[in-house]
Amino acid sequence: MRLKVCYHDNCFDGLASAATFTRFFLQKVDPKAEVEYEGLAYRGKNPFREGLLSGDVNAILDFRYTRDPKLDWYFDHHVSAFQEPGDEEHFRADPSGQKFWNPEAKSCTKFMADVLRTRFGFEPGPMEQLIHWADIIDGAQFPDAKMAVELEEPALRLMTLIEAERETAFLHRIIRWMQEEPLAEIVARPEVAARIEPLLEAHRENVELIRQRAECENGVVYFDISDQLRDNANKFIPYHLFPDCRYSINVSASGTRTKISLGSNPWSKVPRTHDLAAIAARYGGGGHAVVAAISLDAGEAERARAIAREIVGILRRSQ
Ligand SMILES: [Mn+2]
Repeated sequence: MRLKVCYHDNCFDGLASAATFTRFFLQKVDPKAEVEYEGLAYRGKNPFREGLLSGDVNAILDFRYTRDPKLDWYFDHHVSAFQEPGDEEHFRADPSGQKFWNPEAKSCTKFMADVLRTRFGFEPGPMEQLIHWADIIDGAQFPDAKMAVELEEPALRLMTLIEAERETAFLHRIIRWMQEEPLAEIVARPEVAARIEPLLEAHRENVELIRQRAECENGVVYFDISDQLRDNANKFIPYHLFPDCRYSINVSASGTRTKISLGSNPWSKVPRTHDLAAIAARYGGGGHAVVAAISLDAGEAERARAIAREIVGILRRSQ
């Protein structure tokens, strides 16, 4: 049997979900299944390419819902899971008992592991540590910004690599290692360490760049690094630099897209009062109440700045 696992690409929770689901499938459904992976990204209107669900069994994890009849298993926790009219009704009417969504879950990985454990007898075994860290990372449940920015923990080093790595085959090797090896062993592999080191160097540069460009006013940090072609700066840097801020808005760009990132400071003493997914949705974006994003095409920095300024204005006025 061929199992196709589609997961949220370049995301620790997405890859951890793919690894966890694979272990479940091999353990409880078909130990001989041939597994194929494909990462999905929020780009443009339709992120589902023709022929995507090409397995005998198909799963989508930590990503948007599709009404495609070839979808067999579904797990997600994004508030914005249902994008097309009729998607949510279709999901709710599903008779398979294999499609699950919980927008309150901190991570898709832990949500899925809990469902698979209680309903399908799944035993995570050595993957407990991975599941635990997926929940900490995706739920931004770090004890402080320092831990999230200094990146000493193996899980956080692996997260940094996953968010930046562009070689699909290498990401798929990580998913396979995640099923067998402790995180400390994965990051100690010479081929992994060699890819992490330059990223840590770039990360240290990002901290300096954001330190120079960010301005904090009325509890809202804003910066624009869209001229740098770095769209994956660690999202906790602003909270490390400005511990008293509540929100962080920034514009960044890569060769393929321009991005407006909306974040809230998980360690802020003043509680968050805005739903960032709802604000992002007004501009065609999505995400979670605590962190969201809007993707535009490459070369749209000017429009991105205008949108970001509008959002900064909304947040600053209401402090
Ligand atoms: Mn997730």
